[in-house]
Amino acid sequence: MDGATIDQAMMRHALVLAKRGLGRTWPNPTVGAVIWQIEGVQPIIVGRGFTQPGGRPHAETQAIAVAGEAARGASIAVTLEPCAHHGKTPPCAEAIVAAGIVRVVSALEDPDPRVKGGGHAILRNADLDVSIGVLAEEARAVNLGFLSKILDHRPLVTLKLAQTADGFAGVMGQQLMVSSSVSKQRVHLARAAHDAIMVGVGTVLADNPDLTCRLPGMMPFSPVRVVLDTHLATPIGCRLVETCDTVPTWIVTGPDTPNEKIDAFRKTGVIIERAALGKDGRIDIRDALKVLASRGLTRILSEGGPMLAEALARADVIDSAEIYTSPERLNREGIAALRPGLQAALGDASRFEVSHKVTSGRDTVVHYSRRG
Ligand code: AOF
Ligand code: ZN
Repeated sequence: MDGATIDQAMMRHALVLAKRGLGRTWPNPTVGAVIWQIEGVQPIIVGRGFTQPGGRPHAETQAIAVAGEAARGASIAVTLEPCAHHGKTPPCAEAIVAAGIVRVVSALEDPDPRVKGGGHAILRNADLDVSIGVLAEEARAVNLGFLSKILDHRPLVTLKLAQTADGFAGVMGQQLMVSSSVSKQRVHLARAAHDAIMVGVGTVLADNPDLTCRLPGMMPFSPVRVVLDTHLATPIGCRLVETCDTVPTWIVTGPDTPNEKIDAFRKTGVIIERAALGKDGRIDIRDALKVLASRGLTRILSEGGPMLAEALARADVIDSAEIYTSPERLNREGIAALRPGLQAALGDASRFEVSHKVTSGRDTVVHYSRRG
């Protein structure tokens, strides 16, 4: 293996490590780090790490702690520029220098104003050999939520929607099981990889859902539950409120909701935020996402129904979409899953591409990702 091939292989490994933290490190990014020595022509990995739940410790200090003395004279691959600021611990860039590492392979500059090239500068000023941009595209995809939070002031949005073979999400006033149990498990796994699940109040009123990750042993991976609720119509006795001490529940409400009503919810432990209203008198999606980003969220899974999906499409904030289609037809009038704005967005090849299709039990899942 030549040097460039080794660098890429180590970065690929670091990216796999980084992905373990998805949904668990907000408000921080999830970063992976791999430290290796060369023996003859072979790379020998001496340390690995990834950002820990809650965002600290950072990946590099984890990997350095594993490597110990073996870090001296070694190389490190990091999926994001090592930090340059003094937080609860000294900057990772300084920790890398202090550990005696001599080469740094970095995927991307960190756009956080406290870092923004400062980490790479610390390394170069200490005479380390620094290569930037290795597997940058892949690293951008893993870091998309964090990049979006810093650069666009909104979290990444993944849309999940399920429909029957003839395109219906359900029937008004009736609960309809559209997806197979395998698909439900898939969705629960997706929940764990996001910081929050978002629904509209209509879903709360219709289904009284739990919105937790109920895969064996994965309940602690349940993300924050966010409800968009213009007039605070969420019943105070619903499951999301009842269980908010174990899994956080946040409600984004409009400017006209009376303070007394808000206080009653706050007393139960629910976090309430306000957002502006759009022209249609409902919560403005972009403003709600801005509020959620300012609270630290980087990755949101929208599991609301067709109305919320349509609002997200019209606000042009969908980064990827997972459309589950069951083999059964409804064969009567129901609620259309893909409303006109969403249909137009997903069908527009200049805006979205089908990244892959998978079979999920009896269902088919089409994954769309935003271009550019
Ligand atoms: C790294 N390695 O694993 C992560 C980094 O609040 P703090 O002090 O933990 O700093 C958060 C910032 O650190 C975050 O905005 C991002 O710029 C960087 N995250 N940096 O070197 C890591 N998670
Ligand atoms: Zn750091």
